[in-house]
Amino acid sequence: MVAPEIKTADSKRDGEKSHETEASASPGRKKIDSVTLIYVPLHLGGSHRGVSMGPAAMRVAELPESIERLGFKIAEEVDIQVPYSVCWWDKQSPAKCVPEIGQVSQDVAEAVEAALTKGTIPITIGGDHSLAIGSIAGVSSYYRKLKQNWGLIWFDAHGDINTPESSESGNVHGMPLAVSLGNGDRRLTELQGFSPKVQPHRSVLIGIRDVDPPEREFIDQSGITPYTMRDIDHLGIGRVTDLALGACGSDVAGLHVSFDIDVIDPDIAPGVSTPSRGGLNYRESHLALTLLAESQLIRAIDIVELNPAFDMQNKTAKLAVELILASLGQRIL
Ligand SMILES: [Mn+2]
Repeated sequence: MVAPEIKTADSKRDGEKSHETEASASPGRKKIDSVTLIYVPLHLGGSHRGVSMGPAAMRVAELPESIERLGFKIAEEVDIQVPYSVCWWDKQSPAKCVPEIGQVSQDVAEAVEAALTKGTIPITIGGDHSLAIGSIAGVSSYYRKLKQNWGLIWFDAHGDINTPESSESGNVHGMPLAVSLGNGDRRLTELQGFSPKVQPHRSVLIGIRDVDPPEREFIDQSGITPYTMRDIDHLGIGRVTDLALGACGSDVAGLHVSFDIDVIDPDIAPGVSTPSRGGLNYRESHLALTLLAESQLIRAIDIVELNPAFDMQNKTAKLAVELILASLGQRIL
């Protein structure tokens, strides 16, 4: 007989619903039912131009329709303009395309902050991970004005914590976490007129496995909390996600989830610019985001590094859409 099982699931759901009602009654934890989609076809932070097709592939994979089917309203779709020409490597900095990325970051920051101010969840769709310089600046500026704490949860195969001096490639998509922590080219760190953007003791890195030697030291010195693939192998992604939530603190008003698709194993997510073996599997990536969604704290999401030029029949884009739905609270029952 399946009836008792169904009853158990239903009563659990009812219990959670009443919790949601309770949360809605308290200020600042109102259930948010609309999102702003911010498309950023940015490729200037990396070496593979196909990443600029990420937003188009997400639209082809029915991102907006899927979000609406989940019961959310799309408040607005914003297309950020990105110069497509190859930028010059200016001599002021060993980092590439800084003026161009700075302009895009400024536009992204304004769009993200506006989306938050309107009470929607900004979902920033890349594009390479350097766009997080802008999205994090927007989130940071929003909470700064409210004088509230917020947490950052960064999923990635890589550390993304290089500086122009430590980076071998000069690619800014390997630097956005460092920039957000206040280390890097001043034209990027000083965006919105203040630095650093993130509170290191409320910032977590999950899934790293391909870390440059200088980055190990930066991670150690930064005060952020790292969970490597070794930790996930050992503890399981559920426990790691719970620990990540704990590390952000019980006093955060919201979370920014910056999700680099290369955190997932390239066997199931081949459409990324810098694949690295030994990543999260299909269920682990879903569970991590589902648990974060259940915290009801997610206020902003980045989904980055989708590169359709390396994908197979758009399967990585379809997976990315599923993961956004998980972040928005889609559940099995
Ligand atoms: Mn990244």
